[in-house]
Amino acid sequence: MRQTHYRACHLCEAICGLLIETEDARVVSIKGDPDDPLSRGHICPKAIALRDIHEDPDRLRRPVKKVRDGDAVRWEEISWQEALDTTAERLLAIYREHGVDAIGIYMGNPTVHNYGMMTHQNNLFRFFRTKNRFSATSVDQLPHHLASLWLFGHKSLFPIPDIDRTDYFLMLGANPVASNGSIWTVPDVRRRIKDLTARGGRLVVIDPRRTETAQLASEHHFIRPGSDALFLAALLNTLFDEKLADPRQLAPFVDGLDTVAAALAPFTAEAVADATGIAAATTRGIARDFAAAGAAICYGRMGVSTQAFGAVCQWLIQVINIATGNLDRPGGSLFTLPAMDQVSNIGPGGFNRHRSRVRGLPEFDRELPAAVMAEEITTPGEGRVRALFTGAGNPVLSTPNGRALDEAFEQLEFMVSLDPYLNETTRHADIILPPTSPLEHDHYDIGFHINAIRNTARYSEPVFDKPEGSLHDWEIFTALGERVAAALGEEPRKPMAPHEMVDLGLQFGPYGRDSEHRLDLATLKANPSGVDLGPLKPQLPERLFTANKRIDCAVPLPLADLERLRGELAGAGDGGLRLIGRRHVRDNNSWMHNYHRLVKGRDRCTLLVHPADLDRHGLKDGDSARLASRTGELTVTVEASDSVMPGVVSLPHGYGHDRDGVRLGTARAKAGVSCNDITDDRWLDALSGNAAVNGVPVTLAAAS
Ligand SMILES: Nc1nc2c(c(=O)[nH]1)N[C@H]1C(S)=C(S)[C@@H](COP(=O)(O)OP(=O)(O)OC[C@H]3O[C@@H](n4cnc5c(=O)[nH]c(N)nc54)[C@H](O)[C@@H]3O)O[C@H]1N2
Ligand SMILES: Nc1nc2c(c(=O)[nH]1)N[C@H]1C(S)=C(S)[C@@H](COP(=O)(O)OP(=O)(O)OC[C@H]3O[C@@H](n4cnc5c(=O)[nH]c(N)nc54)[C@H](O)[C@@H]3O)O[C@H]1N2
Ligand code: SF4
Ligand SMILES: [Mo]
Repeated sequence: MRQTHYRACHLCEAICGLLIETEDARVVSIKGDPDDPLSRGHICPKAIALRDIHEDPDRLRRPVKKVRDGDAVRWEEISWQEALDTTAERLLAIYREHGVDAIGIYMGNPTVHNYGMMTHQNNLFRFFRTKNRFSATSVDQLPHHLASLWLFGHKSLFPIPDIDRTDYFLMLGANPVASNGSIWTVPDVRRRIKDLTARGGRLVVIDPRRTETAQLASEHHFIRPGSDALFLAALLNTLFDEKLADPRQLAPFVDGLDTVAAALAPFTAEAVADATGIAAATTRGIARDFAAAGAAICYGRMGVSTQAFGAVCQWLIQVINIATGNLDRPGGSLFTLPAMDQVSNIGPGGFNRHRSRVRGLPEFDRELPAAVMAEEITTPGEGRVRALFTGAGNPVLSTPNGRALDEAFEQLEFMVSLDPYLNETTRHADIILPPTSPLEHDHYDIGFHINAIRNTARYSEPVFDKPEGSLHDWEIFTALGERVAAALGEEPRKPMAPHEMVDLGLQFGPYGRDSEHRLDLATLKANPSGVDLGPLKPQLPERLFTANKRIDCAVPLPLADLERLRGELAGAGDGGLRLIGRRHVRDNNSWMHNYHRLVKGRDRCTLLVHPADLDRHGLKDGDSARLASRTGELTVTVEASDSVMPGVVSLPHGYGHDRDGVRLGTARAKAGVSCNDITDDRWLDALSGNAAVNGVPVTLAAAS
């Protein structure tokens, strides 16, 4: 039977609406849903891969356990009963013998794209309130959370660029044309950028590489990796110095701008020019244009978050928006009001309430930086991690010095992975628990409606029935939690399914039973393309989560970190090479290289090097070369490109699939190398503990 299903694509933050046509148990076609009020029919090439994920013969359908035969390792399918019992027993045994901190947890990026994992992980984790919790947050957006916590009182209250109504967009360290947007749910961003410039608006991109986004921009300026905090400080300094700062409608509830202005005095556009590579006249010109625009946006993403001054960057970006009255202004950056308001539903978060055992790095939101995971496993003593739970994560390929982690995992007494694949990380597990495929469960974007350029809501029913003998991610968490609860003598709780929680969240949310919309799950089921709740609206000061409903820009921690930043004024550094990453629209971090349609064509895991740097190193396009850092070295193929600035080399992350035991046939055939084998677990943003996977000092030489 032919059927058309409405479905949200969960693969990236753009959350595009899809129409999926099936015939019996087969997907026949996947297209964009023109009636989706947010994505308006847009899709990217990855959407088609939803079918490939579903059909992939390498995707695990049954739990497996590792069986060692001398040195040989094989995997045996086991029943859910055995897999869940063993997992709960082993975790509990290690917990009882060594204490709760002996349990480590790492949760990866797809967790936030899978709402059942978000709603139900605590069914298990509430029993293991370990200090050794980690996630992809600390190789990604941790500085954004801190800036929001410090300024707006809640870690997840993010200002969202209102691209469709802006006049001037200053973008640093983001490449939405490839990434489809991040902390900014903006489907069809390419067309929105074109519309912006067509109506006379300007997009100014600051990036060490002339990216796909930079190619659409009105202006692009190269910047030396890791020097954005200096540039942003100089931009804000210029705004104050030239009397261009005016918080306009925000003035009645904004404090501390004078203190910030005074602290920025040393960072003039002239003083930072050598270190950033951006001429003082350019910086001053951008400041003037920004202030003169009717509505302007300053936005920075991965590239300015995962670098040595990530937290200062994200704080400065928001202070620039505040100081010019562009926060909470149509055409500037606004807060959303999502139908299920997870910002209001969850706690505000906190910082530095405990520190890691070995290196003393700060927690954020009860998680420690992923960069300390290996040492917390290998360093003896009380509180050492002996058992590890990974869920929807591949830290061996995605966290700095992944090689060290790869080796550290071998020292664990027990490891379990909630994951559909036997990959670089899960190969170390004793048990792998594979969930249902994405098309076999329902979906609601708890996470990404919070970051969307328009308030909308949408619920997707499963496309296929769940196969017999399979469990959803949330059911696995629940089943494990039940076992632990029973062993600890706790009364069983009545489980609620994720969609029931969403139903309640909608009814008690801002468009729920007390509003004219009266939204609930039934409304969304009756409107499968989604419900439009309108453009973003000014909501300040009411939407603030600060106790006094005011914004204090003079945040002590980043202000104090300006002293460290002064050390960077000295100049352009050592003249050595700096490594940055890059994303391609057909990649998705480390886990979507097993689908032929996405990886066919030329090899994408190449090192981009400026021709002048190739000459300097006696290399030419296509050569094999040795790329080394403090932590290790890789053999890479170099690609000549003047899209990177001299002194900068670029390698994508998420490759390096040819390791023993990895069961990813297609990915292994185009394995590439993992750039995180040479990123550095010691190269961090010292303030936040976030990994600095960008700007890593490296050396290049001909392969011998
Ligand atoms: N196709 C695809 N889409 C994705 C993903 C994917 O892997 N593939 N991943 C998803 C995830 S998890 C995320 S977090 C988002 C990320 O979304 P984005 O942040 O938009 O994506 P990136 O391509 O990482 O962009 C970072 C940019 O920073 C630049 N950069 C590096 N170092 C510096 C620096 O020091 N200063 C400045 N100014 N720029 C710098 C890089 O050249 C790059 O252009 O993308 C999401 N979407
Ligand atoms: N050098 C460098 N390193 C980086 C980055 C960079 O730009 N440069 N980007 C960083 C960023 S932004 C991020 S977010 C991290 C990502 O880091 P991670 O989240 O650790 O890695 P992913 O590659 O997203 O791996 C996702 C895993 O989840 C599994 N999975 C997919 N869907 C599901 C599901 O529905 N349920 C379950 N249980 N499992 C699922 C996949 O099989 C895979 O094992 O990488 C970071 N690392
Ligand atoms: S842009 Fe993102 S959400 Fe949209 S189809 Fe592509 S992967 Fe899916
Ligand atoms: Mo990410």
